[in-house]
Amino acid sequence: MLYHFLYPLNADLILFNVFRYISFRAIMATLTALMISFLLGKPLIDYLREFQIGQMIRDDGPQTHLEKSGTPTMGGVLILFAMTFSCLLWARLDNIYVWVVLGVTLSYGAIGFLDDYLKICRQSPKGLSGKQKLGLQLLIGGLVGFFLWMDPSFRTTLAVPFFKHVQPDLGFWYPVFAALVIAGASNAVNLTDGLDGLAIGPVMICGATYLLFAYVAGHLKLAQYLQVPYIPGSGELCVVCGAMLGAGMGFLWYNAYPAEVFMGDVGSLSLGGFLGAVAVVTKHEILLAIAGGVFVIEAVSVILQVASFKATGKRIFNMAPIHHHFELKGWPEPKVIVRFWILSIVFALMAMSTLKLR
Ligand code: 57M
Repeated sequence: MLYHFLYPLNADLILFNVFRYISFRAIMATLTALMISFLLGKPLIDYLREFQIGQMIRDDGPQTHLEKSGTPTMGGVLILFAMTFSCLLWARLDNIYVWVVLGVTLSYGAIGFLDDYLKICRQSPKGLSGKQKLGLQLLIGGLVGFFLWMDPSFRTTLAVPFFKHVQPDLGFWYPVFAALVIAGASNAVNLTDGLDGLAIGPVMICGATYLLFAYVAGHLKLAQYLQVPYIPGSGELCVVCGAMLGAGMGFLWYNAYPAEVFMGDVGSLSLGGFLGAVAVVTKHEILLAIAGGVFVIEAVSVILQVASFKATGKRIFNMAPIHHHFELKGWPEPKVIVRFWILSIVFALMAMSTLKLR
């Protein structure tokens, strides 16, 4: 919004020219969202405590988690508010991609909100059914894919990391693929969100990676030089990614071990949807499997565990998702968290290396 009000003033005062730059607005969006989530975090936690909006803990999980019972949840509302407010302030509101990504994030947040709300009303760990959640996620993802597909300038080819000449064209099937990417990312982040700060750390690292890719994809010369698909307007997603980073940092301040608040499904589903949407818009969908490698590992551990248990009655891991396996092996929670963050940074670097290794 500020861009639209303040940039035109540059004719009178050259200082206002700075509002033109994506880099400046991305930094300001990060700082604004950080300040909002940092300042509102404490009052929100007090409010959630007062109204007893606390986490039900399943008694079949690691025993160390039982003492987390009653920790305020639905902190994702804070992330979404800070991120949206900051975006509205700093992003160009005439950019369709900003609305697409914000739309996915907020609508996935609404699904998560409903799920959390039902859990709290029912005083049980059961909210929406898995099928209901997945159905809504796929529907929204499919609609977004279809909307993008309708634009004749939008490419339905995929960029395959490391292989610049391999560009499969999905054509008519692109909306289905987009739905799977967005819903898949959302669920993988949700599965990862089981230890203090475990989800938000890798979400921020992955978001920062996509900030870079959005910048490159939206910059004609850079995109040509690095031979990535040029997506006019996608650079504005740097501001959205920046807002997410700031909101995430403010949330992590309170979610860091020992957590004062959990993000809830409202946070995990929306942030995963956000990553999926950014990957789709920047046309780096497959890269998400590398940049979000930690989420892939968590999701695959669940698939393998469930498949093995159904087929043989035996478990591969002490418990899935895999972070519980390490906890049960005796690793203290902060050690698991920080090691997964390190892994996430390695995956981000691998993703960035695809800009050159191709
Ligand atoms: C949600 N949520 C946490 C919190 C957070 C198919 C199956 C593998 C699904 C999986 C599952 O339900 N995953 C999705 C994971 C929960 O956190 C809440 O949920 C929100 C995210 N959706 O924001 O509101 C618990 O996680 C802990 N937590 C923290 N710090 C945080 O910052 O400590 C969360 C955030 C919280 C808290 O304890 O209560 C969750 O785990 O429920 N199910 C599982 O993960 C279960 N695994 C399982 O059943 N494994 C089976 C196989 C066959 C599937 C096995 O290995 O045998 C585990 N989860 C729990 N207990 N709680 C195991 C049992």
